[in-house]
Amino acid sequence: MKAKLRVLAALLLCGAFLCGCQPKQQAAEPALVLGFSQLGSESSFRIGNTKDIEDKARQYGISLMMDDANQKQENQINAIRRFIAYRVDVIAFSPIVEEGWDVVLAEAKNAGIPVVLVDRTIQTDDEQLYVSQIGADFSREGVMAAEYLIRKANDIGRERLNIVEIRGTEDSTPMKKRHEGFLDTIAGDQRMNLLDSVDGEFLRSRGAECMRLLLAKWGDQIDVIFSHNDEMTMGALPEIEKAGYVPGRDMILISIDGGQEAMELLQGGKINCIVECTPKLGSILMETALKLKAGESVERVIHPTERSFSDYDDLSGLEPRGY
Ligand code: GYE
Repeated sequence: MKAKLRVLAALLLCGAFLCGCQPKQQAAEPALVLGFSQLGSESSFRIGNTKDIEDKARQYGISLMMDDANQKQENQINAIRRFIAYRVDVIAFSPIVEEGWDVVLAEAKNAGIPVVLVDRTIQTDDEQLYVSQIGADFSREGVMAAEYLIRKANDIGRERLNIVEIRGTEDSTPMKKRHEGFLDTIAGDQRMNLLDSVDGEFLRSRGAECMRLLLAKWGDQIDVIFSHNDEMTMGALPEIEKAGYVPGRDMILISIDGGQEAMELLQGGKINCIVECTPKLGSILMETALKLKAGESVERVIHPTERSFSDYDDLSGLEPRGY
């Protein structure tokens, strides 16, 4: 009997030891090391994207080296070089612009480190320089913005609508594709007239500046403002009001991203339409990194599903956006 009890006690002790040890071992030994170069913190999209990647890395037991490039391509290139020197398992980054990555990505390739593009993409002749791109279908976002405008034009029965566009960072994927998708969709519609298109760099301060200039130049000829992100839209809004117009009524405002602050302005009627661009790409990134570490194949392009919100929708029961 005594012997049986001793065996039982030993088994229990052993079990307790193993249970106690396992989580500690997991915490000390990350599934992999991921180097991520974020391009900056210019918008609620970007801040939400950084937070989501940090949260998801923690949840997936992935050790994350996060670098903020402060809107400079040069800083992103330096960060990628540091990740290579550190011999991380996977490199991911959100390229601020599309051109100029071939040299540093060839270095990553030579070091045998797979590269994943997050949010934006790059232009290159060598398709082997990255394994996967996880980000929105930006052309589709431009198309959705234009589709809303066509529906609105039909409803209000206008023969002509003068549009001004405030564009995101020059040479960035979302700027190029949103512009293209929007223009292609309104191209066949005789009512749509693009008055002006200016570079607002995805920044709130530049959105305000651009709007001031546009109002000084075009005044009440402006019927529609198509802004490539919420931040610039929110910079433009007070300028429209200061000039004596009621946003959402005297001028139609169309924005992209769908962060909390902008969604509340949509609910309040100051913005007419917001095309969603989700920053929540963290889970897909972590799953892709784990597959790469395990030597499995990954999808070349992954687009999250997105929708648009507008004054045609019932906006009363909207869930908090989380960015
Ligand atoms: O729309 C904007 C930002 O690349 C999709 O970058 C992203 C864009 C986003 O800062 O707010």
